[in-house]
Amino acid sequence: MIGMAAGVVLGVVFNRIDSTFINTHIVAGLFGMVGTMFVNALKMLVVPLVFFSLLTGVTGIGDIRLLGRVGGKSFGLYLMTTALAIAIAILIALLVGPGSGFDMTGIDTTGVEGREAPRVWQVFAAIVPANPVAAFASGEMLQIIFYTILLGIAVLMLGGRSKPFVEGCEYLNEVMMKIVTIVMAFAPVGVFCLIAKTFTEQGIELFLPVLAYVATLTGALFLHLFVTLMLMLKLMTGLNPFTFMAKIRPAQIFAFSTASSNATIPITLRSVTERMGVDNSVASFCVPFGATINMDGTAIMQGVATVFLANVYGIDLGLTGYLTVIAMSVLASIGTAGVPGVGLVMLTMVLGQVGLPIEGIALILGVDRLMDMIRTAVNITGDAVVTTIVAKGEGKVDLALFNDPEAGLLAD
Ligand code: DAS
Repeated sequence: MIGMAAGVVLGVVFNRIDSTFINTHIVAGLFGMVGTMFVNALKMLVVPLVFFSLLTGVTGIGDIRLLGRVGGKSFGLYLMTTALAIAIAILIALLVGPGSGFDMTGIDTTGVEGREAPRVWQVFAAIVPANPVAAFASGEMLQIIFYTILLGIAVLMLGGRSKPFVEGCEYLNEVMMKIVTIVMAFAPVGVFCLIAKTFTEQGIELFLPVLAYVATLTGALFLHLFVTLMLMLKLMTGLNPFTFMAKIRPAQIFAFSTASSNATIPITLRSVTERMGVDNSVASFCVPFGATINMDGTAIMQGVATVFLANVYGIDLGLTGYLTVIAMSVLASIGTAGVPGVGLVMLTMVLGQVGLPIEGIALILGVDRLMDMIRTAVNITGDAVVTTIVAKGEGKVDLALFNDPEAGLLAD
């Protein structure tokens, strides 16, 4: 946020004092150079992060029979909630229209012109990689996700012999998250330069549409958190949503503070077991699995951001484009590890897939940390809701504990 504020102020100042003493094109060029390095560092993370995070998630399931039962149910519910989340988010964004009416033609986007949005059947036909190495080298994310899940299932089929491999994946996944932490440490500098470049070129008029983005995204996140997820819980388990929200609150607060689903796993686990009475045999699988593959809040951000940037750049994505965004965001959320800022890393992939200029994330980068905190709280709530639904379906919820609103709260 500091980087953004400084970037806005300095950018507007440079935009106003354009004179022979300070050539704003040179200043904007310098800002753009550093900002592009930061965007490239984000893009650099995507392939290895998705590979190791997803492989760890799938191999972490352990026993193939468990995969078939609890894993199949939770996987289906996680995808359904994410697809529902982003579809509603896109509808809300299309109704509100954030970013409409702003003319970005003045921004230098040479070399980042969006590609023609692919046809939906092309997207799905291309999911199976003819050459996995080429898929990894060219960052074809749908193919990478498909191949990684297949690899994980094959590893599980080898049973106990896979233990060293699975431990190695878990270790390399931790290494990748450390690299994400290193890159995100430069976020203030990257944000400052990206914002300063944008505002040096465009001036203060640019700021208004970003407020519309923040308002639309926050509204969509709260709708999913308090309406969609709670309706699902009530309709699929009959459990009291108000009791659920009271008992998941500590995990939501921790997720908001850390902006990391992974860091919140221990708190989410304790909330669903000790406070809600979910049996550990289900929770110990569904919660970490959800933190790896379930990102409703992140998918909502990607949906709203895509509509916002399509409006700002005046690009009409059409139904095909938005269906591709939904598919990409659901698949991207599978591969998004639960650490701060990775949703933005995945957004670069979604934007690239539908032909939107990736540099457009400069407009939302400055407010992303705050948005990340809110969407992470939504992410872990979705994990806890699906965990409770699967456990209820397996008859593994202690209803006496769940329905006693006081019992779990005293455990704080
Ligand atoms: N902060 C991530 C999480 O931990 C998600 C995101 O970056 O969107 O869930």
